[in-house]
Amino acid sequence: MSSVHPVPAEWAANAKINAERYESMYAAAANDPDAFWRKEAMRLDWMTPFTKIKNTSFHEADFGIKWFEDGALNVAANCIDRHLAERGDAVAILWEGDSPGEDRRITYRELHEEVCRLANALKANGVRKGDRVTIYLPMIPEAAFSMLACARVGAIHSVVFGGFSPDSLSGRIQDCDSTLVITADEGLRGGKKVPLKANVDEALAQCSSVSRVLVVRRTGGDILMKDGRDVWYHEAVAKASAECPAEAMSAEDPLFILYTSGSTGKPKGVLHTSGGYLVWASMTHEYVFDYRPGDIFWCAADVGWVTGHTYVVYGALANGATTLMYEGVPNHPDFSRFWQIVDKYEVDIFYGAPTAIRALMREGEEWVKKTSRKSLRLLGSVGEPINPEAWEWYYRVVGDERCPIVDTYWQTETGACMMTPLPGAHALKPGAASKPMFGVKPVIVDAEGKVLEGPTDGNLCITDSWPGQMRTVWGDHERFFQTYFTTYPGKYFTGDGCRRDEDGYYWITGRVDDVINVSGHRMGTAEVESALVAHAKVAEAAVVGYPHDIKGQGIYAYVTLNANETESAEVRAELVKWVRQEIGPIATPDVIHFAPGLPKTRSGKIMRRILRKIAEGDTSNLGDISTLADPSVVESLVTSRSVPA
Ligand code: 6R9
Repeated sequence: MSSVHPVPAEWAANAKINAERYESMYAAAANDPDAFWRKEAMRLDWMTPFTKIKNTSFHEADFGIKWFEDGALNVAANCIDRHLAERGDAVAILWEGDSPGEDRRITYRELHEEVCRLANALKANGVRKGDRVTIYLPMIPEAAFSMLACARVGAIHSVVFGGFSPDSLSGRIQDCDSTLVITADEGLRGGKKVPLKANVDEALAQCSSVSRVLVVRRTGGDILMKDGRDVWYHEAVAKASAECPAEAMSAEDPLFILYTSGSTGKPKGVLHTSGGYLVWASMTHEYVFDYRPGDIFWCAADVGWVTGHTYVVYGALANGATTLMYEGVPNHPDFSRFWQIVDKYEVDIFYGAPTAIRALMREGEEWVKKTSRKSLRLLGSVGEPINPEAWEWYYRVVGDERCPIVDTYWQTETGACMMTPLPGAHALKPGAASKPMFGVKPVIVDAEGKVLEGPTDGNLCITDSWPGQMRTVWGDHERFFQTYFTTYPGKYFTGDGCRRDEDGYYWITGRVDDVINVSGHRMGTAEVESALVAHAKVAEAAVVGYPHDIKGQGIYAYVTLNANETESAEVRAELVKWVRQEIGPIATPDVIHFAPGLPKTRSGKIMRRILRKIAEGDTSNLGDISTLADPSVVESLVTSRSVPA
């Protein structure tokens, strides 16, 4: 058991939320949500004030989720325009390029101009309120401009991470029928070029809905511009006016779609709306990070993930913060890069992922210790459970035992933080997501759905709605209801396992469904399996997660080849390459285990429990295998297991 770190006296005295305030606000949100959220929603500027506040039900008979439904606002105006009078010359976005020496500072006034111009360019290219725009960009300021320009005209953006393959991109464009794509010639990550425009060209071969592609010139690399379809971003914005009125949007009008992996089928288009999402993003950004005007806030996530949406862009800018956007990776040009950036900009708050911390930890303390980091006040972690060793290293080496760590648990579906310690209110327990945010009512249930009390272990559900909750799966409302509200009727099921300790602290124990978390990125095992079986040599595949030192979980694939194929190192390499092409590099299998047969029940169900145990190397107790059609399969898998060091 590792140590507990009490709230430092100066944090208890000065933080926005101390222990007492946490308790009273938590109770207020639970007991009178309308009063609590009426007040919190006033942090935003509304074009039409709302009179209704919470109108939600998780029950089948009257299922529905609406917040502030008769109010109207514009998200981009809230993130930009209302700061102009007082903070027009303050820096909104600090951009640090992939290699040292390249940077940009964009003030709120400049952000306003950039976004208005692009918004007008979108309109000139046919984009109307409610249309979908796919954004496939590297971490450059134009990514934020694009999101905000969509919000300004009322278009719905769908950001696709630049690491996804043309196939994944085209699936995401087709699912929501985007009419316009914003991309760049090439991306740059760790000195390597990513052929974004070429990927778009390939993806669009299968997408008939797209009539325009705006192309940002990032590297100047050689690309193809298709006549009548492709337009240079810089030319389009140069022609456009710098004034663009912000569209009045109903609080429940969609803001964005973000695709995420689930346990079944293809990725789901998680839909977030305008009012509730922004209240939730802004409130959590302020309280969780104890944000103060003037702070330099660095969320190291890519805008292709929800963390980038909520904390690089919307939450931070709604609060008038200076948000740092970094194009590159933690180890380029060397392992000091993150901390050099912290020193260069005097970053106050750093928010990163456990996988990066573990990778840097492996390289030793010197890379960190040769930098100052004295500007840092608070550290954050997100994306997966952080193991106590990595937590302690982050605390001791990066934060010099001075900076509290907020371990924020949340999901694409939840819009922003659901559980976290608050730095002025809660003693820190390394590895614990700790306490629920205001308005979040967690319960732990057993397999039958019985609510468990006191210290316990089980499945994490949320019993009532919060403003930033997703509203639907794009194009499939039934799937939304089925996925999240039927396993435990009347409750939102997170898909995560969870433990509550004797102090009422929550500990996330990882996914209990067929989702694996690779370096903080969600991957459905079904997605990797269907990519594998799409290969001509593969008869059958089963994919599970296994513990990986750096990635948290690695991808372990059991593959049965067609009868006429021979298992070889070449076929293994071919399959790995194939999956990278089909889905993207983040889905690269770590292990391909050739399996002449898979353990199945007599009714033909693959026994994943057994495959997981073998992948984990925990073969001493495989449990009951007597129900298997052919128990000898297990023995052969155990003896042929080999995991690279
Ligand atoms: C924000 C984000 C969601 C899944 C979630 C859980 C895991 C995220 C965590 C964490 C333990 C944390 N997760 N943060 N587990 N502690 N602090 O990551 O969204 O990409 O949708 O992933 O990630 O398993 O269910 P998303």
